[in-house]
Amino acid sequence: MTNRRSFLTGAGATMLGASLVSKAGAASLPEAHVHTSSATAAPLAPGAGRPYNPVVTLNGWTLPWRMKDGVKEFHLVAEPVVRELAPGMQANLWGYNGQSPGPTIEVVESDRVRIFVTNRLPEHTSVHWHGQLLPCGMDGVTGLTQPGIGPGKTFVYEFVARHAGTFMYHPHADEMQQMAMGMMGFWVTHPKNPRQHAVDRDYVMLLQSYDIDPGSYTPRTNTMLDFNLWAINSRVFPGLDPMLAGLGEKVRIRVGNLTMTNHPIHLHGHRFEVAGTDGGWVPKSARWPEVTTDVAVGQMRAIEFVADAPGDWAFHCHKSHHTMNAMGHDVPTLIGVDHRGVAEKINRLVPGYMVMGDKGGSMGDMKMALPENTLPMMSGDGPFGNLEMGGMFTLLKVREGLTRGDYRDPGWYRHPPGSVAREWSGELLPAPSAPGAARAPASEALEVRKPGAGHGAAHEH
Ligand SMILES: [Cu+2]
Repeated sequence: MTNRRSFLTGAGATMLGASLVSKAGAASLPEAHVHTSSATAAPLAPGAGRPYNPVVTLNGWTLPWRMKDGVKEFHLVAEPVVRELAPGMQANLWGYNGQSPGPTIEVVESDRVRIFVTNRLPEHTSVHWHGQLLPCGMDGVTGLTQPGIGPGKTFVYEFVARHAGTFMYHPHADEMQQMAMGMMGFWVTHPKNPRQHAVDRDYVMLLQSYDIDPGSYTPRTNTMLDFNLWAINSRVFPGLDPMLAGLGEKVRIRVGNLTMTNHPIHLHGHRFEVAGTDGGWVPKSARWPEVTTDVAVGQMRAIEFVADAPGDWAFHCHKSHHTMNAMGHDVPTLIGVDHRGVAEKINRLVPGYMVMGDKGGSMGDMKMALPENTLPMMSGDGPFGNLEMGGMFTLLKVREGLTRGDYRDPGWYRHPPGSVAREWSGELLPAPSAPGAARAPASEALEVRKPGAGHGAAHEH
């Protein structure tokens, strides 16, 4: 069932539901811009309409619009896309306008916005404008506020962006499948006064989780918790660009979470404040300094800080398995297990067998043959060797003399002489042990004892 009639007579209606665009209407649709590069696009300068300070979508882009009779018109196309997660791995995802996540939409508070959504997926979809205050019929919940947008159909949404802040968009139709396939996008509503909440750099990112078996290309969409790839804007380290900031610049990073779990987002070398949440701006008197902020499922957080420390600073989710790529699952802990002799025996049967993890889990320097289309679990070349990272990890590069608007990677930080941790070969201070601590024998007899078993109890019959 369609609402064509109400669309055509909508000018006089007090509330206009998301409606199917007629054939005649489709002829005058705004261009559906497409972007397939995974490089970070330069901020899109505002064209017609009120001025604002545009954001930078890390490894993404902003959707151009056209102004028609005072209304900002956008055209989103829901479609299958191929996304490079990092060099060496591509994924068959679903997204918008050639990419997952979809392009960032930027508007100004009190703008009237019209968004055409064309569905090129094999099943119906809808778009929910997460966090917006809008007429109920524009909320994009299939079955509740509109019929699903069938394959090949175009719907139109129209509402006023009532309050400035950080928002997301995503399907509210076959949600678990469509979001597990990468369908989501960022939305920023800028304040009417561009000096309000002004910063020098404003980065946006959405978090995704995927479950893609090593050697395959398409996510398992029925996974509920055990994902093996943790992504920022559908990229994983080392595929993510660094964020840049000139020394002393004010920086905002907006993070939206549409995965199935929370992500404690951590920045090194700086203190920040949560300046914005799902509901809008946090009053200055209610902010407190932090270095990690948890972004729960469905939440948006805008953190702000002054980039006052030059360097290459880590920025990442603090769940350590979220800074690894696939393959980290179902591997037993082997620290302390003595493999001497065993590898040799196994090698006679299985040439190339390799003992993993008996001295710790570091695999950064292992050169293993990987299956086709997968990524090393821990990788990334840094100035001092392998970073042993993956997933939700990137860098904030703070540099003196970096001019505003310059987003070119300045290379690795050159530390002032004498300011880098180094090997010590001089005399050592004593290193006291905790009182009563038992010393583990150095790689000698390794008796595995379950924690909790009392010392005496273990020997009872
Ligand atoms: Cu995480």
